[in-house]
Amino acid sequence: MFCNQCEQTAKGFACTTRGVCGKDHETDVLQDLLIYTCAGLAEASLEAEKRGSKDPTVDQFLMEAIFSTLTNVNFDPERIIDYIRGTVDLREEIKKKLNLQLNSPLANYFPPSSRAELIKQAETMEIEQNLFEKEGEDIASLKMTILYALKGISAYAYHASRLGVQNEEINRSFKELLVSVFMDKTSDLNVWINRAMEAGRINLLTMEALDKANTGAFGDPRPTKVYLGIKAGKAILVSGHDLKDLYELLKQTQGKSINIYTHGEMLPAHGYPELKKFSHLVGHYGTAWQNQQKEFEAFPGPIVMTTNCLMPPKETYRDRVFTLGPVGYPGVKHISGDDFTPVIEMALKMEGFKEDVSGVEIYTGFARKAVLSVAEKILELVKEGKIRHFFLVGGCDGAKPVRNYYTELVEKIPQDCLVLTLACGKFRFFDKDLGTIEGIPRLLDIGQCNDAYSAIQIALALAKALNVDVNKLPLSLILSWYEQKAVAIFLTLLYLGIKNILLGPSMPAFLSRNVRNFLVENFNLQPISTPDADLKAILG
Ligand code: SF4
Ligand code: SF3
Repeated sequence: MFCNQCEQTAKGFACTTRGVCGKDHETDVLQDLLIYTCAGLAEASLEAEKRGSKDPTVDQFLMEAIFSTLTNVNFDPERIIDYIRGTVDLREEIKKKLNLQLNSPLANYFPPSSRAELIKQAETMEIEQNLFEKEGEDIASLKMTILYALKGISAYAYHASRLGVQNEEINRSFKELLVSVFMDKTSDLNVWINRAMEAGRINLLTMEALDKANTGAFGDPRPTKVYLGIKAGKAILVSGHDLKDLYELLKQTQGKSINIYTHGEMLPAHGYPELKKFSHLVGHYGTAWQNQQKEFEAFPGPIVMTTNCLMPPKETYRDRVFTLGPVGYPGVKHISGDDFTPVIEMALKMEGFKEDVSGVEIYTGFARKAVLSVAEKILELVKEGKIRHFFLVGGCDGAKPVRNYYTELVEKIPQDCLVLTLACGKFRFFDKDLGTIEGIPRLLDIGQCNDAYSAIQIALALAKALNVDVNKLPLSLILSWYEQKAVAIFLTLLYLGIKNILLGPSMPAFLSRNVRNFLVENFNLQPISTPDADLKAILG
């Protein structure tokens, strides 16, 4: 195997025997083959569209299949094989229906029927090592960057499409980029840089579509207090990003005396009016994904993983985990058709929490509308010098101890600065009381990683109101990355021309020296150093 798509990749180079995340060799090579077959489906679908035949279910399937290859989503080789065969079947249906004659190897690949043969074949097709590397390290680096960003985009597009929001422009460009990564052998670096920017552009559109889907279905988030303690009673824990899954579960558990707790990236769900109206959505349990093995073990009820980040479940709680959609793990129960009956039955059979445990309350729900509703006041405070600087400290969390940088940084940010945050990186400091500036909380949780869209809207609105370029705002972006959604968001920020980003805890292994130098020279991308040094450089 060869996988270098996430921040914790082995030795800062690649996982080559077993993933640090727990992904095994078989799953890894099959996931690469799946991406290849998805490119074949994309090619057939683009050709069909040219002939006026559009099928949104193909795009939805494609997004789900690619989503299954993200870090910490699917560890089950059998499920990946199903996706491979499903992808090829769908491609052949399209070809047959329209009598398409496609000559590329992508569109004419057929998986062997035996599992052993399939894995053997997948081993020869490892994307990063076998397909890209032949093109030189810089082209390979840019192709990997684009491919990983597409993986991130697929996740957001999948969530949006589940709520009925799809966008033809996104789907078309997504498929064109995917096909180009395999079929276009041009060695012109500018072509690939432009394609990386295009991935950033369509990720912005995708986050916008998801914002529309989430707010359309569940209302605009409002500042909301979230309880971090425990209430005695039966309980279900929901993790991941998919708000529709949470909504379905809340509906099906209504009146059943089961308390629902969010975990990880589901925390911002509490801010949505149509979700928080369920009184049995009682609070948030635990912290970021990397702490789940301890936290899930201690949770006295079933656990629902709607998306990443799933870690290999320990024996002590494996039988209580349920996966949904693209998520999978061998031997773990999978829910389909939004039917949570087995989860509910398990919760009712279990004892749940025996007693209340008190906890603090924190705020979430500071998405774009909530923040912009007090924009005038914020601008006044900026003009009066009462708000000196904005820090966006956001992104993914992870297990490496060096990520304490983000906790220390937020603790050291001076009192006259606001801290905006999003995604699971916030768990490094989410329960800290940073106080207020003239009634405005100093720590504002904008939401999940996809709510980077909201953060961008807030930044653009502030720049417009202050009549300055967004890079001249008193705003610093100090980001943490882990998986491929962060790659997509990073390209969106570059596409928007945003400079001076501090990125940590390490630079992506898939960036070649030249690509990295390009980012430093053109965007002043810098690695994080120490909180003191970085604050001094920013604030003087
Ligand atoms: Fe390694 Fe990350 Fe790939 Fe898992 S997803 S195999 S940890 S690089
Ligand atoms: Fe976190 Fe997995 Fe990226 Fe959605 S839950 S931000 S790491």
